[in-house]
Amino acid sequence: MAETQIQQSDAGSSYDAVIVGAGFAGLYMLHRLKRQGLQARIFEAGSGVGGTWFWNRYPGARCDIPSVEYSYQFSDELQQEWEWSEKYATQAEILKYANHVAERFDLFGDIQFNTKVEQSAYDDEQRLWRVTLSNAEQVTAQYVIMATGCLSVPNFPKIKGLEDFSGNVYHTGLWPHEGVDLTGKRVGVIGTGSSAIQSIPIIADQAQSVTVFQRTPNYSVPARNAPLDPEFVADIKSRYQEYRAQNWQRGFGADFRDSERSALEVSEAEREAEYEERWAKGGLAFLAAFADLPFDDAANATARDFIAAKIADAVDDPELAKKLTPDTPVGCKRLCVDTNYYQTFNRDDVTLVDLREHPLQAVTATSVKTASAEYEVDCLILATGFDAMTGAVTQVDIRGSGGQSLQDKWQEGPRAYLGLATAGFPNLFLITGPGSPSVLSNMLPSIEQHVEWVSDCIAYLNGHQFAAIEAQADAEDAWVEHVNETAELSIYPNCNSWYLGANVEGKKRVFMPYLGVPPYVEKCREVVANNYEGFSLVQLSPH
Ligand code: NA7
Repeated sequence: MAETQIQQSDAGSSYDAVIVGAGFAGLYMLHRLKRQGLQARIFEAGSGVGGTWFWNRYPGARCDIPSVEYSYQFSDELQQEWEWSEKYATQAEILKYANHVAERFDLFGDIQFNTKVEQSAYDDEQRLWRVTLSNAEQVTAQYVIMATGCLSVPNFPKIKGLEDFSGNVYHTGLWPHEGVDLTGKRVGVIGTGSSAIQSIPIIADQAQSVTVFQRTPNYSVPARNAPLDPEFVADIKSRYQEYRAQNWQRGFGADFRDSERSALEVSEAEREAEYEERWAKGGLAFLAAFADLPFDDAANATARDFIAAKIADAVDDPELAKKLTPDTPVGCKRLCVDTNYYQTFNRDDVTLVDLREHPLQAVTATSVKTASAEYEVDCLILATGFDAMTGAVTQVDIRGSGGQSLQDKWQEGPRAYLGLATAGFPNLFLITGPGSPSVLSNMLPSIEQHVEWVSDCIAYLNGHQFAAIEAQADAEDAWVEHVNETAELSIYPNCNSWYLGANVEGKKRVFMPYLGVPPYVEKCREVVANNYEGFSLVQLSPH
């Protein structure tokens, strides 16, 4: 089985392209480049394909975008033939899909598993990348494509004494593949983001007790997950291309049934009816109930009040309900999608510890200590998220023209032109990099859009005798400024989210994704139509 193979590359191999990561971005990138007749190879740290879905195997892990949308659209045969079983696919089913795609398009032979890319240095003279792997081999490539994912490097907070804990410590983003039996265990969960919200109700069913350490409460809407209705699937499949095309016109690139109305222009009764309808249907579409929810505090406050009332309904103890209710705008931190999250706190064996009231002081061999109490636990689950958007790129020692380090360049926040490339680093591409809609969109279509842009660009360069492409610094500056200006118009800068890198100690606070799928896609098209406007193209030297 390809998942467990350890392959060796020939020492000193040279490729047209090295792709870092075998998640959905890397797989499609490899497929495109192979189809163009190029020699491309993926290096992947894990022992199988799937990227974030390979690692995030915590109980209850599933996608928060409906499965009929969180899937590739580049192959109509694939999207017609593949059968998703539930409205929101489980991690296991998504991983099965990734493996199916890799097999179907004959990709496994060009993926080297269990191999990390440690360094990538640009040789200005030869115009190629020298890539050093974790097995100390070096390979070269004309292009390097960072298909490293936005949520792939786990965030391990510095908690005093954590290393002294005598029980097992698990991170949701690195969950043991064989699973974890929590039966009879007193489990401590640190964090209340999406991973915690998905897993806590399931852990509570198994464990002897669960103590949840909450620093910041989160909004969550019910998933209303269910097996997929065959009639619904048949309908989507009968018009799949049209359905996908419609979604490209929507702000988040997903079928959130975007409204054009303001929350403040309708009567209170109409507003409540709209929220109720979306709450009953479930999912992230709640966020698109009114067009101004992401932009206007007063509009957003109506959604806040609505969810606060729902939390109060779900949780028996009013004091506890209050602790579980956020005071930030809805959607400012990524909205979560759950099954019975708030209700789980009605159980006698589930305890919420509010770390804002009682700060976490230390972990001991057997407990978690706050300023006012000590909680004995047998194991600890860190549901503490990721070094999002940039972590996987900057953990590779990338050296561009003249030896410039990308880590240094991004010290004050990531700078990338369209989230696709960064000045000073020729022939280096980022898939769904900072400055592209990425995590503020349906990731799979956004991945496909980037992969197609990059592979078309490579075909253009090769077809026109260009040796290299590089983002221009002024175009990059203008784009970064535009990303920030757009964010400033929204509610997103108003809380401590991972969109801003605020969850990682010492990380510069900069809003990283770009808000607005349709204008972004249009801009990418325009850049190409204007002969790669904002990029410098370098001709091959004559022989
Ligand atoms: P998130 O959403 O980043 O959640 C991480 C949680 O961990 C969040 O509640 C954090 O609180 C908490 N955290 C982080 N560090 C600490 C420390 N030091 N002490 C206490 N609590 C801490 O990650 P997820 O894995 O849940 O979800 C990530 C995305 O994956 C999600 O949005 C989906 O798109 C899929 P904080 O809010 O920072 O105060």
